[in-house]
Amino acid sequence: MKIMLPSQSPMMSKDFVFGVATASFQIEGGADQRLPCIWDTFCATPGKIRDGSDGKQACEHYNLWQQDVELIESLGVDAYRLSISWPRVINQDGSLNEQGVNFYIQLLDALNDKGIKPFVTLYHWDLPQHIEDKGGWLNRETAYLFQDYADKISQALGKRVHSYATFNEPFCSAYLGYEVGIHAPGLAKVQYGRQAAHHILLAHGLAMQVLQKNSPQSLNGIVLNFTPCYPATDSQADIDATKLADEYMNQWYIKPLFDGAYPDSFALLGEDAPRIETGDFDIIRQPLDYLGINFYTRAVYTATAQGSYQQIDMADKPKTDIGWEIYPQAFTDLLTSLHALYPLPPIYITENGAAMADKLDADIVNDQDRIDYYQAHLLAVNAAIEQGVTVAGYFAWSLMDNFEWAEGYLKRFGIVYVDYQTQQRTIKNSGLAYRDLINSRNG
Ligand code: IFM
Repeated sequence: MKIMLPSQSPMMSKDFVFGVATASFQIEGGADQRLPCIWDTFCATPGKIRDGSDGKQACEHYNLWQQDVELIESLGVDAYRLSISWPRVINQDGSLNEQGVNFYIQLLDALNDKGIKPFVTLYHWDLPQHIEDKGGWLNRETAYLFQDYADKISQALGKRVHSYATFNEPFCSAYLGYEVGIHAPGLAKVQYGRQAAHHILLAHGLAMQVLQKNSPQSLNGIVLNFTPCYPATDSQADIDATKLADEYMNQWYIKPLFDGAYPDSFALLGEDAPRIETGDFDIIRQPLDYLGINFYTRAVYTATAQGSYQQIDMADKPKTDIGWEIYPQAFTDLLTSLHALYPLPPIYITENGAAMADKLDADIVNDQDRIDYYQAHLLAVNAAIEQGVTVAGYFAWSLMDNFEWAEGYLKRFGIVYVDYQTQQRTIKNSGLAYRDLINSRNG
């Protein structure tokens, strides 16, 4: 029932930031009070979302935000990570939408009043549909529109934000959205995926420039997700194939930030290579105040006869309800390997958590499986810290159950249970255990 860390761990100091995280499209609802985004369109396309649902209501956070702030406070966290809906705050002509901006100003003020640090992500996948209609992330111009949005919103929010992330998980937007098409906007072509990734990284660099100017007092950075890659056997073929997979899925999005270049396997892309302009890497490689890392699982690869890689299913291994293997050692391995490869700024674990098959029974969700997941993964972060990695904070994904993208509402990641009929929130046992861990910290 408890989550515990060694009492001498730096994570048990009050300087370490514990938080909970959400994203605009996944919780807000209030879709009639903003412009349409690519996920509205994707949800309206038959067959794209497993339960045929959408984000029109979601957790109705747009209306229930005050009680949600109280819920966050009751968990005892130091910080709340949220994202801003671009189509809520910027009108089609590029001007600020006052009503949308006021929603976030009120939310941020309420958090700051309670001493909860707002960590704000500018892009958690809800691209305005009118921008997608002009090519979305395949159009270089979108990077400049994003810079303009970052400029306007950071000026409007003033000093209310503790930390900005330009993007959440460029891999997901580019690869899942434009390369394999299982996320919005649902396009599927290798060249598209690589081009979208390049324009997103460019947009990140352009936005960092305005954030450092408009909001020098906040911690400004980016959030990347990683799925560490392991070879199925110790054969050289599997090891080589796994390196290729790691470059393609993971290093692709971090190497340009620190080294100003794509991994060596860029050379294999041929005609699928993205168009890159002179000076792009200088824009992308901006100094970062922090790096956000999201971790859930690992992937195991074997070599194919064609010299490529193929992910294998770890059939006999423990998995979460979304089918992701539970392998906490990969979290430690990830953090220590990134530390060895790149000159990292302080790291925040901006997402970690598990979908489990929760049952609400007499106002209790006894999610011992999720408690075990958090316990093992927090210890994995602690192990990385012991090996010299600087980790300044950890956010549980998610504050509450919400719209899990292509899975709709079928998968529950929250430490708070949401009854979507009544919008009743119930803190799960994992939420209580997380609260107790946070409250048990030293001094
Ligand atoms: O729900 C998502 C979140 O939006 C981004 N990171 C992974 C989570 C779980 O799939």
